[in-house]
Amino acid sequence: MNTFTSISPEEMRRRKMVKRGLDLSIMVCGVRGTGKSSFINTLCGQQVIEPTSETPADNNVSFKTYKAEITEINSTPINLEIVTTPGFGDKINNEESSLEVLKYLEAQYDTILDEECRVERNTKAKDKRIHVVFYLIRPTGKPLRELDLEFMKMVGTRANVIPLLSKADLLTEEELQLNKQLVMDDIKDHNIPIYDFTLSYDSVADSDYYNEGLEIQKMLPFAVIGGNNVEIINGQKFHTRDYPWGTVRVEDPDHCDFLPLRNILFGSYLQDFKDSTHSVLYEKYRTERLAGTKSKDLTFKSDALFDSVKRESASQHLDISVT
Ligand SMILES: Nc1nc2c(ncn2[C@@H]2O[C@H](COP(=O)(O)OP(=O)(O)OP(=O)(O)O)[C@@H](O)[C@H]2O)c(=O)[nH]1
Ligand SMILES: [Mg+2]
Repeated sequence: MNTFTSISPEEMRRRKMVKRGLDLSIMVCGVRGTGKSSFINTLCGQQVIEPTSETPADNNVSFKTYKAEITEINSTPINLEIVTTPGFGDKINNEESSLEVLKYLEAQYDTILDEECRVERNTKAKDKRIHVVFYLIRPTGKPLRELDLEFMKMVGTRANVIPLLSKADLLTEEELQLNKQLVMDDIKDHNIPIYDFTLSYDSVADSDYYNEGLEIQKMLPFAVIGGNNVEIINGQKFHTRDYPWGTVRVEDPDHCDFLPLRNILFGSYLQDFKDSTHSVLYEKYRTERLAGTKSKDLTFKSDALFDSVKRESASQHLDISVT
């Protein structure tokens, strides 16, 4: 008996997928000390980034890429690429920070577009488009800061932006819910285009999909905790943070939204993030470039957007103090 007759077509497909794996690229952004490295290490279940290894000498935004293979029993491995943005928000005047990130995202689109326009394409060209941008917000209990608004408004036009409220263990349950509400009110009031989980990029999506999306929308911004320890509790492995009063379990849905977020990212929505990047965000960019309304070196469109964000933020008189 050979392999082509002894195993089912489904098993053959599964084995091939396991061998090849799935590719996913994420960016994790936020000002210094928001818990980005801890979040990434917890998400990947391994130390991908050493703490405090990323501080740039000159406070300019730079881009660093890390790779991690996410493997779970009986599932297709995910080849995860993680881009971080050391230096983001480190200056006294941060107007350029968000623009630098936007430029980086557009540069990845340009590479694909330039390749598409060639007569002879390089079929091995690497696609480095970012599928999800996680933006970490400090748990201040206050509305968003100008930089947060500016970043999400600008970057949301070119990437699937998902806001995260980091260090959720520093807030009580009531404070957390209030902080989530303040963030979402700001996002709605400023028409910030974060990822919409109720939209579908798939022709088989039905009302169940929409209802699931609505449930996820209610969790936004996802409250996350970065663990600094791993413990086995009642036979189950958890990332934890220990305090004199007890232990915070990152993967416990009663403690934060980390587990649903991880399942959404690596499970139910992985393909949707990729489809949305290719069919909606890249397609829009491509149309703008080819129609001549957007030049390769970021001209009026981004600048006009940038100005409009500044105007809106100024008129809101936001409290920009940091705790
Ligand atoms: N209480 C609490 N502390 C956290 C959490 N995540 C990270 N920290 C702590 O916050 C500090 C900064 O965490 P990092 O993960 O290095 O933050 P970062 O955003 O990568 O920092 P930079 O790379 O310097 O910008 C460290 O002392 C972490 O232990 C969290 O969820 N809760
Ligand atoms: Mg870091």
